[in-house]
Amino acid sequence: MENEVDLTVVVPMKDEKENVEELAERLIAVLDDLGVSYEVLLVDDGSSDDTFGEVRRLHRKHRSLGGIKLSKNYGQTIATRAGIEHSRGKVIITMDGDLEHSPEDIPRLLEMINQGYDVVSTWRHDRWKERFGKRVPSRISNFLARLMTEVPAHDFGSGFKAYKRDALQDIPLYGSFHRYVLALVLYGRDYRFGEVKIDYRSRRRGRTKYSAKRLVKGVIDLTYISFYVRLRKNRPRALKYLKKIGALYYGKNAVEGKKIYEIEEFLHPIPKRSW
Ligand SMILES: Nc1nc2c(ncn2[C@@H]2O[C@H](COP(=O)(O)OP(=O)(O)O)[C@@H](O)[C@H]2O)c(=O)[nH]1
Ligand SMILES: [Mg+2]
Repeated sequence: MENEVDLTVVVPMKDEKENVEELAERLIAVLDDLGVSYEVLLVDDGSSDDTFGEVRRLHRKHRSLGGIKLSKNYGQTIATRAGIEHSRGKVIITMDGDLEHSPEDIPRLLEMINQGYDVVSTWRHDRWKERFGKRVPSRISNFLARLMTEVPAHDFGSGFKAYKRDALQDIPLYGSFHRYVLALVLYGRDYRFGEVKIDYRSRRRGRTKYSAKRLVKGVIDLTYISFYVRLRKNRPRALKYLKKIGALYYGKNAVEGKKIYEIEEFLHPIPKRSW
């Protein structure tokens, strides 16, 4: 790949105007210290506030930070996918844009990647601090995900993860699959998986856009994914039939080769070597 860089950090954002600046400055400070070449891609997922105005301003200041403005709100999974599809990093880190994930934890994720892990997930081990309406659905979701996919992760839903590029090849991303990406990446495949414990920081600014309703959709997604990964492993030729069913429920997003999002503006990051 042309212009390959060591690391891309992808951040999906919806209405995070108040968080963009702090996130960007802290990210750049951490990444500048790493001794790698990197780029940051902030993906504005049809915000109704001026998130992208902030991104533009920060892009002028830090050229290694770029932005993708999607033409409307496509949801976190598709926003993440847009970032991944336009990334050039050998390693890709995804994280939320609301400062619930600390950029300062990035070196610990990369350390494990350097030790030979292909996928490193974070595990919010102190979630009791979270409000009930978020904690309980997430517990149920993790329990079901472990049961249905046999992937021994503690925290499927944490959007803060590092991947070697190869591990993300051919992973379907639509619905709310960003929550179960570990199952899609790991089930029946030989990637080495590790976890890093992180401290949970609840959002200080802006508000969550999800509610407990996500659980219902999540269970449908999880059921689909558990069939998907099993067929992929045991009966790859039958997978196309499941994908047909998927297309009925998920629409064109589930059809390979379809264009599923439109980019309104792309501020290309210029990779920076931090040594
Ligand atoms: N909820 C939501 N978040 C989105 C969307 N698109 C991008 N995001 C980003 O995804 C991340 C997680 O969202 P958040 O509302 O904090 O979810 P929570 O932390 O799981 O409650 C944030 O960085 C959002 O800005 C979307 O359509 N809905
Ligand atoms: Mg959040």
